[in-house]
Amino acid sequence: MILAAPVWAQEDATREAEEGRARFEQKCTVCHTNGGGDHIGPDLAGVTARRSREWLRQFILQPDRLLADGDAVAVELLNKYNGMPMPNLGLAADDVEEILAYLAGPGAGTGATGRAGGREPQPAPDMLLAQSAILYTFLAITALIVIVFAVVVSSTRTPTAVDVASAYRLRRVLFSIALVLVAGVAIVTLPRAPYAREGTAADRIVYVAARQYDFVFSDEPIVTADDIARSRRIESLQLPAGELVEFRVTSLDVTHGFGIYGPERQLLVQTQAMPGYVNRLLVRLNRPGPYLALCMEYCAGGHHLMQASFTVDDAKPIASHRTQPPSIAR
Ligand code: HEC
Ligand SMILES: [Cu+2]
Repeated sequence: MILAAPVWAQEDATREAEEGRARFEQKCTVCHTNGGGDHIGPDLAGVTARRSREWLRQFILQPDRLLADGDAVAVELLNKYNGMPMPNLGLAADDVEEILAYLAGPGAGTGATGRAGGREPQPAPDMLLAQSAILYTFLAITALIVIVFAVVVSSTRTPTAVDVASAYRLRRVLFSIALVLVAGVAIVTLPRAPYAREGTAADRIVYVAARQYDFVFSDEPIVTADDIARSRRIESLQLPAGELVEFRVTSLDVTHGFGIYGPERQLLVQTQAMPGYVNRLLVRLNRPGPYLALCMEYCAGGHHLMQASFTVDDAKPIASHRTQPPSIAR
């Protein structure tokens, strides 16, 4: 005879599966669907029937470890998925239990969470103007250089005696003009660069650890993947508008880039994320809205997936008595 589980146990199980669903959507749907077909990794619908609990537990927790140990299934999967290994996501054992509860549960396999086809459309970025201005300037300068080269080439068809002294004079003049131009542009633009001065004290420090293929935010330094598993990560980062934030950026594996895109999806600031180093990015994000951090350096097969999001709220404007460092995002 099968006894029905007590109501409280059922509620607990539902809650666990719900948590698991949220975690799955947050951590797994860049690569997996649950019933929506293969994506970067396999469709995980029915995976709990296909593999043993214990194997799944170990694999989701430490796929790299299983692969290093030469686990037959892990090796086969790697080959099947074009040699793209599933990254170690630094999950805690509890997270994995929740995700497995969700994958094994009744809501699984409906494809509802698959992002492969159902990813929400992003609002069209409003950055055409700035981007085209840069592109056309670049094209105009390129055309100018091509013309100069063409003139020089055609003028040297027939050799003539060159007046070396006047050539050097012309060179001095051109060099002076270039020098003045560069100095002028630097004087005008440098103060507007979005980076705060060295030594300015930040209102908030956010530690950023990059790894294949995401960014982890934390209030404490992250040096190893274990630090992340100790659940010190900030799941949803919110920053007050106008606050001076210092991102301390490092990497847990290879070199990545950490580029911050504002609500208009324009690149605002960036620095490198290097293993063994901490790069500081001091910025004041004035414009409220959704921000994205994208990897700016090709770091392997999943590079294009590597992103993290955070929001800037104007709920708590900061009245600062300090001289304002240059700000970005008008
Ligand atoms: C960056 C992409 C990526 C992310 C993120 C990712 N996976 Fe994977 N996963 C893969 C790839 C690729 C494979 C297959 C190749 C391999 O295993 O090396 C895989 C394989 C798997 C498998 C084995 C499937 C099978 O058929 O046996 C499971 C289970 C799995 N992933 C679970 C998860 C869970 C749970 C998460 C979220 C916590 C997750 N993955 C996040 C890329 C990813
Ligand atoms: Cu990258």
